[in-house]
Amino acid sequence: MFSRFSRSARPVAQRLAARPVLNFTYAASAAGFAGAATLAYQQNVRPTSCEVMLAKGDSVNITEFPTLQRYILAQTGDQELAALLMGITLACKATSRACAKAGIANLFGLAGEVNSTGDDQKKLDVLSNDLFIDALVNSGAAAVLVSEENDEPIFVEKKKAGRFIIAFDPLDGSSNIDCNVSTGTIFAVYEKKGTGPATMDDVLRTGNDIIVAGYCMYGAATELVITFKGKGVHRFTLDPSLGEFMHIESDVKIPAGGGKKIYSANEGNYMNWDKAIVSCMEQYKNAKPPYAARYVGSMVSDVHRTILYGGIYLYPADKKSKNGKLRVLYEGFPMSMIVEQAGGAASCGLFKGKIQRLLDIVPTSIHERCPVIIGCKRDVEHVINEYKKQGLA
Ligand code: AHM
Ligand code: MG
Repeated sequence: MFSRFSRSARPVAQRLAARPVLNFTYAASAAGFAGAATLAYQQNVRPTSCEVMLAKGDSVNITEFPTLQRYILAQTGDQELAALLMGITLACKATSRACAKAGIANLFGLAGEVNSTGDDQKKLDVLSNDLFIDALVNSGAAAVLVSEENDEPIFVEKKKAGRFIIAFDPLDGSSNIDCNVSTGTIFAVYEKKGTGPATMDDVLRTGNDIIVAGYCMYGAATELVITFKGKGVHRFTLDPSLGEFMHIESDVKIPAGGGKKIYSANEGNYMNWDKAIVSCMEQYKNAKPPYAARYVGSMVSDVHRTILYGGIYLYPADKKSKNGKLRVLYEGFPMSMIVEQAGGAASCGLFKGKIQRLLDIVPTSIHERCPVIIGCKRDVEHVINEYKKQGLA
């Protein structure tokens, strides 16, 4: 009579009580779970979605999965913001599908254009950008779109315009596209300041004004990580058979104490870095045991690993690129917000004469760049202290 999952039901049930609270609530009646027990998927009980799915496998009602869609609706209580985030989710799924089929569909290679920041556009850069623009404009919730792939911001025509400004990199990690290594989408959402038409004043604001930030990683699995301001970081994995992002972890935190000792940077730029960064690199290598080096070359993957395992990711300024490589609005800001909410830190290091917290920057143009030093507090603070020791700050 009991399900094939009932063997594992007791330890699962015991584990539930120890879990932190999930921020959205709905009750799931789990008939096949621990022999017709009711699983209270609410306030003080947080099963993983996997456990709920197992429980629901034998239950009558299979509509109570903890999907991203439900999480968004529960978090926002705002239909327009929910519509916007559904648009982003849809474009992430379509991009995931395009990445998975790229070889078959002849989507590898260059599109033959150069983007706003001078990079050669790949076919998948262009396709994913089109997917995001279409989904966002037609969500009816967007006022302005800022994309890495467009020179100018897109002001949505009045009849389709909504309240939100979205800055996004539709497919970050372009150099990894053609060799089937993880890429990702990064996005940040702001709300218009006033009720009239959006202006550039709504777009060029500090990272502290972001209301939602996230990234979607197209890797071995497609995973979307999202944070609503002040509401912690949540992980969702795309279940391809359902076409839904399923919740897998609440309130994600960088491991206590900073976690694994890993540094992640393109060391090919070593000779051009400033003394403080070079000194940190030397210290990572001379530590006992030494730090491990890990660098995918896709910011989403490198930051995702940093959040889950610990350590530090750096794309510092160098002699040739005084502002670094990464873009403030759709790379630096959203990733910094996520890392800070996961208990980490995000800095530019020494930038324009002073040590700056990344989210405090006030951008003056949409494709502006900044150095990015991001990860656990242990390692980011160490870099900042190194600047002070070197007398550079
Ligand atoms: P992109 O937006 O053109 O893909 O560039 C951003 C990417 C990041 O994902 C990654 O961390 C970095 O550039 C890698 O740069 P490099 O190849 O110089 O190491
Ligand atoms: Mg990018």
